[in-house]
Amino acid sequence: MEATLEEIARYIDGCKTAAISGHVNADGDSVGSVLALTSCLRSLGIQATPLLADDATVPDKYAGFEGYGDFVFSGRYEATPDVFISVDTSTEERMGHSLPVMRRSPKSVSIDHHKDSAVSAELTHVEADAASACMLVWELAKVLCDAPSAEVASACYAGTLTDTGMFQFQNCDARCMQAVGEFVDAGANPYEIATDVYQSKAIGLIKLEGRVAERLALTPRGAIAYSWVAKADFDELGVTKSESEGLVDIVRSAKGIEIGILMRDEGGIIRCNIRSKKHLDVSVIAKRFGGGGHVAASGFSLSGELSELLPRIVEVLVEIEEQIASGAYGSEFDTRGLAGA
Ligand SMILES: [Mn+2]
Repeated sequence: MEATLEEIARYIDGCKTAAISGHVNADGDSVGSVLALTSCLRSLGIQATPLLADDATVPDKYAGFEGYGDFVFSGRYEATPDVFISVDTSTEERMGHSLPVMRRSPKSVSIDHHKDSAVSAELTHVEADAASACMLVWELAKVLCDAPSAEVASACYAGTLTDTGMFQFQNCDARCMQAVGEFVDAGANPYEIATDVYQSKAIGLIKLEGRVAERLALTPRGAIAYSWVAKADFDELGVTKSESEGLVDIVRSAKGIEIGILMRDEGGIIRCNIRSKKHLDVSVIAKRFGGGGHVAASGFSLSGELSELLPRIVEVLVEIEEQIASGAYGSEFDTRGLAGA
């Protein structure tokens, strides 16, 4: 049932324990929303546990945020909290190992900003026009506490910074910038957070950025830019999957393109990040391959070998580019038998 944040605050009231989870392959908004809400609930005396939806490592660029060291992989979390809260997660598949925790919890809430969000929590609050889930968590924190702490504000800042691509994407609007002003007023430090999140890269990651740039190619009319990362690149440069999340931004930065796509071989699973640079809704491409996401930032996964899939994906991209050129973008296209993993 769709609920207001005030209704959610009343629903949580009286709970002694809570578990909060974001989505698999946690990004900055997922990590930030979980940690901000954990910190806020703890300040109210609720015993809150931040959950990780998959058995991964949270990138250490978020290590400065309160609660970072408390993350528990939900597959190893055996308790039943009074309330389970899902944040920044649009499908139950994306909930990973946190789904059974929600199923066994007597109360459940989902707070999200994805279009068509479909997590079947008892109470849901979805605002697709919010730039980040962290902005909604901040609004909830303001209902729950009179003045959310600098720790809550810092985590919300980080999630909003990353989900807007450093305030560069289509979702960055006046509401977002006003929220960011509130985070800074409440004690978030833009310089320190930017240094941790964007200016503390491992050398291997910088070298991998170079490879992505080197391999960048365009479809014939120049509307779609694409590049790829091989499994061997990850192994050789010691870069983890989660560290490589932002690499698609290099592809997106190509001048004049409509769509940027990065294919990452994670060992038999090819993860494809798609970004729209102008107005095209790239979630239609992601959905055709069994994925999903936002209008401007989506993704899908395929199983197989990159060497075999890359030319087939490029064929599809060329067809999509023809649709863009003819004004038929969004209509059916031939996926060449490629089905989502
Ligand atoms: Mn998000």
